[in-house]
Amino acid sequence: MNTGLVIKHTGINYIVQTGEKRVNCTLRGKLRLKEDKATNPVAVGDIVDIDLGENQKSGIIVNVHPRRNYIIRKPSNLSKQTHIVAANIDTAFLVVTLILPEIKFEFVDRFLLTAEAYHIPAIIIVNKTDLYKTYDLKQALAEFKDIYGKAGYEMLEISAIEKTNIDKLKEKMKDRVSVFLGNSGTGKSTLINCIDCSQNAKTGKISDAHKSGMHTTTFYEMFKLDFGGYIIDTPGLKGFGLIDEFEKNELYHFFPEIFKFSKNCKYNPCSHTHEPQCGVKFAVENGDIAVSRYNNYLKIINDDDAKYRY
Ligand SMILES: Nc1nc2c(ncn2[C@@H]2O[C@H](COP(=O)(O)OP(=O)(O)OP(=O)(O)O)[C@@H](O)[C@H]2O)c(=O)[nH]1
Ligand SMILES: [Mg+2]
Ligand SMILES: [Zn+2]
Repeated sequence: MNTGLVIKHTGINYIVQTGEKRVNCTLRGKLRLKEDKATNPVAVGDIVDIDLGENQKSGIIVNVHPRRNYIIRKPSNLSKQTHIVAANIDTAFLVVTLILPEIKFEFVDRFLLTAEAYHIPAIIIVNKTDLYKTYDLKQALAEFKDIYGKAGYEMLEISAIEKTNIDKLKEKMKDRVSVFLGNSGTGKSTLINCIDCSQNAKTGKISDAHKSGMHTTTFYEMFKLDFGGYIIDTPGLKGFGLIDEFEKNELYHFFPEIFKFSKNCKYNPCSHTHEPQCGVKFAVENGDIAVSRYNNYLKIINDDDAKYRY
């Protein structure tokens, strides 16, 4: 038996690094059944035990070590299954762009909620700042920073093409395990190549017709960084469905600024929807909580269907 780190996941197969060796592995049947709710019982970042085949070149994953943490979502609307995006990570970087592709605030808020719920520090990368030259886009950037600044999130304004603020990003990644997540085409793979030239992550184009990414990265892959640490590249996500385990009346705990102002609510419990003298509603009226964040909170708690929509 050997123990190793899962560094790549391509549909059915996993690549496990054990010592200097990279072993192509499949899952033991029992393991596949054990966590029947997850489409992938094993994710990149997992520590696993493997049985090496006779040729020592391929193996079978027989056991997954307990995870320190993980990011989990539902792949689609009414999906019963869950999908573990990455395991054992220090920082989740959400990569967004204001245009090409256009930002989806609901996606952002669903992702941030999940990161909060699983105690994974999240940092937002606003990429492609080289494109934000017009008055409208400059305004949109200021607005974005206002919304997520009030929510308490750290943000990095980056241009992978012009190499702006790459050093700041590297500082945050040094000696840590990080993951880049976001919609297709936001520049996750381009950024990986930019922070460490020895990498060769495949990058794609933005479609002319849909102004969105072309889903270039099709697998989960961990790269070792030459300045220390690891980065996991992921395929562009279309949606971020929330898993069923969340309790409705606790969801506000995972919006840091809503949680903060809930201390001023007269009633306890308060759902921050209709109750009088609600500290959260006051804060929205005063502009201390962004309307878009509050509206997404309402959407998530009021409409069960919306849990699975994006
Ligand atoms: N203008 C501009 N274009 C960028 C920047 N970063 C990436 N791009 C372009 O955006 C397109 C998509 O980049 P990728 O790195 O493939 O995007 P991705 O997020 O990995 O996409 P998926 O793998 O599909 O999820 C490419 O044409 C990149 O050249 C940037 O900072 N500025
Ligand atoms: Mg990519
Ligand atoms: Zn309230």
